[in-house]
Amino acid sequence: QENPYMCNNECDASTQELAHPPELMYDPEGRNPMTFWQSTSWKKYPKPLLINITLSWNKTIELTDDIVITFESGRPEQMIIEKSLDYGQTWQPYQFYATDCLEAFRMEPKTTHDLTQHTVLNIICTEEYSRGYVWKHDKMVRFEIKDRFALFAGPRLHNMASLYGQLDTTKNLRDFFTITDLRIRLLKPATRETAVDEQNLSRYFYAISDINIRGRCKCNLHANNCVYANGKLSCECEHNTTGPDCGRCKKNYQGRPWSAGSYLPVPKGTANICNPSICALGDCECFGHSNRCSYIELLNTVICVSCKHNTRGQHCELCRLGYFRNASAELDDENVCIECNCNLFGSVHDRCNDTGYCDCKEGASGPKCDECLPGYLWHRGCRPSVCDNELLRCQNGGICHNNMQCECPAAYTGILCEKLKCEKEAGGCGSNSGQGPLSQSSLLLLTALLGVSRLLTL
Ligand SMILES: [Ca+2]
Repeated sequence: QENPYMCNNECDASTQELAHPPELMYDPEGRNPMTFWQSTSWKKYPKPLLINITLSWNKTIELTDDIVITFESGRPEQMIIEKSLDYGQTWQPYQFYATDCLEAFRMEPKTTHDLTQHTVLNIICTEEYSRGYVWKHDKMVRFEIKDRFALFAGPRLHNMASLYGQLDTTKNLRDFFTITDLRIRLLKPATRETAVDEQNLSRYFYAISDINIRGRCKCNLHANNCVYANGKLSCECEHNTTGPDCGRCKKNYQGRPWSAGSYLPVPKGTANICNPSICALGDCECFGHSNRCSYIELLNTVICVSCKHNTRGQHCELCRLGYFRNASAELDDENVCIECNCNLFGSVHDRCNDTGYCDCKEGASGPKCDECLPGYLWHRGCRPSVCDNELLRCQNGGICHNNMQCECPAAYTGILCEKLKCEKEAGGCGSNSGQGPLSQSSLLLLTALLGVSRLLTL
């Protein structure tokens, strides 16, 4: 490879001094020459020399600067950078790199300068980082984060507020710069743009001295620090949040739904703190009818406990059964709920509608069902009249008493005094039957008027 410090015949993976293991891609640099990882050579040409380098953080990361990969071999003629947002379950391409994008990926070659605010999420193939050989400034392959930021924040990133505003309100944009894993897929090593020298295949390989990725833990703006402990990165969550990304409210702090912190309004932003579930009067929205809330995990919601003043509901905003809303009182008034006061005898049940009207039984009326319709009389509820001075006259000189009862002359009986009273039921009246003051047909009429159910209520 015509590079004085590249190993030619002195690579040996089993000898520490001559090995080039993957760790050398992320060890601290600064020494000269650089330390580098080196792949096996392309000895199986023309079978492709395919290598994946996968970086996993086991944590959601937000990229803040360009990804820079420094090659000590020539830069690959074909490669792809891919990202995952779900810990490596699914992968999406971030950018394609080739000496010839059309040939390699059937994509038009582009650079980030072709992107606009509207196409910033487009995945491009670039030829910018695949040509050339090992020159001092030509060793790097970039994934340009800052060029994309600049579309919103201006060329010198002087207006970061504008970028943050966009990130805040556009989930796709936010997700674009967010990763849990990164994968560098090396597809074809540098061949110096000449035909592959099949006699000398050990010339072709990949070598990387450094991979530089700058980002920060995604903590949803609920943490100032992200710590590495027990082999794991995790946010030091504040604002009563928890989870690896501070993506939930802590137990007992479910006073309102979780929400990410916000850069808006500029410049101070909004913390969106999780509120306690069990809390002092006022914090827990119960309109002053309770000072205690409980979090219902199944519904992910907070409800008031033990609503007083005859209220009920998630926020004590409704009236208990048997009470109705006092239209002239505010929700936080102690007298917001008024008892229905449905008449025990006249109502179907003790509940009423929004205006305080009760459900009345047959014959009853009035808001509280304590009045009777015409033809009904109050007697532990509304009963149909037995007798009156028009349709239901008492017969044979009987007198209607309070519409409830005919007071019959001594010789007569029956509801309307329509029957002769007999000393002995069997036979005693037999001779007189048919001779009574009421004919058979008028008796039938009476029966129909009274109805069986009416008789039963007597
Ligand atoms: Ca190194």
